[in-house]
Amino acid sequence: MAISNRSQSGAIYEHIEVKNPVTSEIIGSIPQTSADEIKETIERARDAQIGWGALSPSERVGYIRRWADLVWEQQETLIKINRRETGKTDSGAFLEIIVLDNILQYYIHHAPNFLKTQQRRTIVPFIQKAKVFYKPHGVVGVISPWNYPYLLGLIDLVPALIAGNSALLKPSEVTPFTAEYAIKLMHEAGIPRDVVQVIHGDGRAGATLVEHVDYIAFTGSTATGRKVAETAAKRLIPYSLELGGKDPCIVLEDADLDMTAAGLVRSAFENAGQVCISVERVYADARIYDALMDKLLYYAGKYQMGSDDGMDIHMGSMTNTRELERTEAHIHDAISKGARVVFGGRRRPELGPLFFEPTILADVDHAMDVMRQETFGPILPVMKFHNLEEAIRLANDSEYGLSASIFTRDFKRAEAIARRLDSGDVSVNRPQMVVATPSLPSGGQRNSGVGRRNGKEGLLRFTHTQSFLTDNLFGQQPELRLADPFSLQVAMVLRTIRRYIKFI
Ligand code: TXE
Repeated sequence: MAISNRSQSGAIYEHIEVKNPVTSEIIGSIPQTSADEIKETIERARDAQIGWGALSPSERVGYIRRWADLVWEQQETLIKINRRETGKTDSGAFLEIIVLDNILQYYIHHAPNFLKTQQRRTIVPFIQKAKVFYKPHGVVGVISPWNYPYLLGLIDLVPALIAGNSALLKPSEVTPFTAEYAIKLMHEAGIPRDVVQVIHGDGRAGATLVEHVDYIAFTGSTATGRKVAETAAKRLIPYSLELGGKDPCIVLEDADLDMTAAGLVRSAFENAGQVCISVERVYADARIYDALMDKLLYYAGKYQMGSDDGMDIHMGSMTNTRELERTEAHIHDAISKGARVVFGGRRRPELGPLFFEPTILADVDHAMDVMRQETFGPILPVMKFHNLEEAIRLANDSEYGLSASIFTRDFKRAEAIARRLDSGDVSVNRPQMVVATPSLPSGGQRNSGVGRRNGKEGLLRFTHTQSFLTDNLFGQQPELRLADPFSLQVAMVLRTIRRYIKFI
């Protein structure tokens, strides 16, 4: 909730209260940073970038390595802060740390090589030489959501820093303290204060950031992502958007049904379903549909929900009332159109105001919101298909295109299906694994976003290329014509050779 206060000097300032979703207790407040303060912060970042960008990539990854070790040492504190503002489980908060740590280690080892100056071929061999430099954009703004406040706050910020940019993070106003602590550790690791900074506030602060930075990396809803893209387009700055999803999973008749059911329960209900890459709809071959439903009920029955400490609790609270209400609305809409709740489906107020049971729906179809709109809650709707063409058509029947998965023992068949799915990634027998695999670019198409994070692609988006060419003028005379007889002759000879030999 935003509150206005008057300071001793009489100036009015706003701050935003932050709640623990499990207890509804107010755990602190953050300032709504003003537009002027944001501009000043960006100016400081711009000055600081000059020294940071002048370091070699190896020197910059040295700082990231120190920071990664500090985070590892301080993981208990980080987990506590994260759980207090999200309501997630111990294992969920730890997962954020281990997934990002893998990505950090990957960039620590590979980024200096990715950012190395490249030699390229020229059209006049020996006389000309060409290179490509990767240069930072300048100041990168990172806007992050509340569902993974550590992972999604840092996953873009770190490669932006390694590429030589300074960076400003605006975490979600719902979960600001995890990111703030992570940045404090960056400063303790020696990264200069103005090279990486946090600004707080709601969408107004985010919008101001987009108005002034040189690159924006946004993670959040499709509606806000569109606004960010409009501003970026007006300013002609590059950007990447990681938005919502409605990820399909196809279960083929040869799948290992125990592994499939356990995997689906995990990937649909993790973080109470508040994951952009959670499995939001399942298409199961009619021949194994009933058997799969039995297994799903078995594994869902073993799923532990609560707010206790320990790695054996599988699912915690939802974070916001809005997503809880949307989850219920999707269930009501589905029931009114003929679906059946076969597991869960109720709030659990005795555990906390935002706890909602993991829920499995049967007899669903694409007339229902739950199969078309992003739920962002713990629902697993399962639909039968009768032939593979139907399954592929249904999987692609979505405005989103983030991630998809297939359960099967036949990887060749899976690859052929994957090539026909409109999604940024496809994983077989292990949904959600691509984003945790640092070498693989990850991101969506259609309403799921623009650009890719992770991998070489995810690093190089934070650079622009500068091409560099030298000509030693060997054998050349001063000449004003664009095409003198000698150059024409050389061009003809080179063309003949080039038809048979690749040298550009
Ligand atoms: O997103 P918002 P919210 C989806 C999911 C969820 C919905 C809303 O469907 O229910 O988005 O979540 C900042 N200019 N995902 O409310 O509003 C805002 O302060 C610039 C998918 O968190 O988009 C916050 O820091 N910034 C997603 C961030 O944008 C603005 C994860 C996200 O807020 C802004 C989370 C503006 N005009 C939610 N307005 C995923 N892909 O993981 C707000 N912000």
